[in-house]
Amino acid sequence: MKDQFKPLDYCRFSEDEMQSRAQTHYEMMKSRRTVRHFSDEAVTQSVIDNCILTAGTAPSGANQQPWHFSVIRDPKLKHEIRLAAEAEERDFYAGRAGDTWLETLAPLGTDANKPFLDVAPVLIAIFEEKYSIDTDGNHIKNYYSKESTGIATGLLITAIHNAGLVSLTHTPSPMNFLSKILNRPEGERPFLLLVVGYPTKDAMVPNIQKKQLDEICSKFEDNG
Ligand code: IYR
Repeated sequence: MKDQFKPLDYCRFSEDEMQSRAQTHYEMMKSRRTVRHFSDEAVTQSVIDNCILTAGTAPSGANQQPWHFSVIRDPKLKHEIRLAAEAEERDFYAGRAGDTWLETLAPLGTDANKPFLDVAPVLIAIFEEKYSIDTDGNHIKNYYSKESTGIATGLLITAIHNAGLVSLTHTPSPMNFLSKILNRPEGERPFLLLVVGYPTKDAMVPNIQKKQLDEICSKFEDNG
C-alpha cells in the first residue's frame, strides 16, 4: 500500500529537560481533585472542544477510536439526566450497593442527591462503541473498546484539569438511561458521565491521599 507509513514527528529532549518536564507534569496533575461543588458559571465551548480533541488522540485497538462524547449544556436535558441518575442512585444507596460498598464509599461523603447535574454548565457523556453497523446492517466489532475508551477518558480528564476546569467522574449505575436520553446507537454503551465546570469558591474535597510510588510500582532493574 502506497503511503502506508510516514516519518515519525518526534522531538527529543535533553536529559535535564526531560527530568523537568516529567516533574512539572506530575506536579500539575497532583493538584487534580474530583470535585462535587460546581459553580453555574459558563464554560467556553472551544475549550471543551480542544479537551475532546485531546481525548481523541488516545491510542485505540486497531485505531478504531471506539468512543463518542455527547456534550450537554441544555438545562432541560441536564435535568432529565439528573432525575434519571438520582432514581438509580436512590436504589443504590437504599440497598443495591450493599453494606460493604457503602462502607468503602463513606470517606467520599456521597449520597443519592446529585444537584451538580443541574448546576454544572457542561456534562460530557462518554460512550464506548462496542461495535458499529455498516450500510448492510453487519456488526463491525471494535477491539479493546473498553480499554481504549478508558484511555481516552483519562486524557480528557487530564486536558480538562490542564485547562483550569474541574471535573467529576460520575457513574450512576446502571447508566442505560443516557443512551436513551441522548439517542445513541445500539452498539454504544454508556461508559462514564463527566461533570465539568468551575468549582464554587467554598468547594470542599475529601481529605484522602494517593498511594506512594512503592505501593503502585515494582521495579525489575538491569543489574548487568
Ligand atoms: N454512583 C454513586 C456511588 C459511587 C460509587 C463509587 I465506586 C464512587 O467512587 C463514588 C460514588 C454516586 O455517584 O454517588
